[in-house]
Amino acid sequence: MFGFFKDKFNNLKQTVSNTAQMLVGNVTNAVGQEEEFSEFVLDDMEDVLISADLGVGYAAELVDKLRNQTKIKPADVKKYLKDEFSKTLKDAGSTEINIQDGLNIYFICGVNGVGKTTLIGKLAYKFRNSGKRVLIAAGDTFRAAAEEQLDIWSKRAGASIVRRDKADPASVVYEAIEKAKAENFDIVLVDTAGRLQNKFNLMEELKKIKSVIDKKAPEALRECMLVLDANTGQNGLQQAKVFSEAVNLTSVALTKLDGSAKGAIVLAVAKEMKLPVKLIGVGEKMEDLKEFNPDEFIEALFE
Ligand SMILES: Nc1nc2c(ncn2[C@@H]2O[C@H](COP(=O)(O)OP(=O)(O)O)[C@@H](O)[C@H]2O)c(=O)[nH]1
Ligand SMILES: [Mg+2]
Repeated sequence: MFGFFKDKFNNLKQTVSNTAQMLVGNVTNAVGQEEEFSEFVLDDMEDVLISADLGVGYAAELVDKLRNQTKIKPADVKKYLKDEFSKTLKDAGSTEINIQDGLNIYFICGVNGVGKTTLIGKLAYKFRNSGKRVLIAAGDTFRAAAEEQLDIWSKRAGASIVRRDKADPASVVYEAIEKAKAENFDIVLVDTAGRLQNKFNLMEELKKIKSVIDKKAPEALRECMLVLDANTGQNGLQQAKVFSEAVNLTSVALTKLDGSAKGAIVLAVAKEMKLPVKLIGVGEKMEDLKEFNPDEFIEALFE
């Protein structure tokens, strides 16, 4: 039992090792040997935090708290950051993957290529393994290849699928919810497009799908999850703002954390958007999806 968890933890440590170097390693190198937090040292620290993709506002806030105080010394910087990051993740809300008895709908959105369809395949597999009946709604009718890709994932995972080539995505989702209710599915996973002719059209389409879900299944547990690619760094924060305004997000999944040096976006999103990261993608295979545990993440970052 212990060995199993230890192994899991070591994997996470490996996954976030580049981020740990960018964020914790570089800050410690920049300030750890100093006597006091002089303006010069604080400037250095701020630069390092910004280049680790923590965001300008958050970096400035962390540095400001160290100004005009004498309690925390540069040698304590690691503990200081660890406490601050823990607090930020806790304040962003529960990271639990909630499932209720009855219907659960996961509405998955995000820009093109971030890993939405892959995430849906992995999630279907995860829920199937815990004995749930899973229905996938192929809401990306914009790209024919996206539906094919979903078909393959759904077969692999043992999930059912509703797809209608070139149909209006909202109508596909409508049909999926009817089917889920009639046939007692536990979970509906809604895939969506990430690129339409323009941003306005995409957001209008997502709003329409969201409104179908809200009207058709108000009793369902409804999760509205934004998928972000860890490698996009600060750009991810901008995406979170745009999607949040359109569809009122409830959580984030961070993909491609494997090898990324920009995993600090987890902290930036938690801080700026108050959105919990619930899932992390750590590879391309069906099993490469983990529930995000803030304590484990922090431990892995700081060792
Ligand atoms: N390394 C890695 N690659 C991933 C991960 N998630 C998705 N991908 C890859 O990212 C690419 C785009 O994924 P896709 O699901 O089609 O993105 P979508 O356009 O948002 O639906 C594919 O090549 C996936 O294999 C991950 O967690 N790690
Ligand atoms: Mg897709």
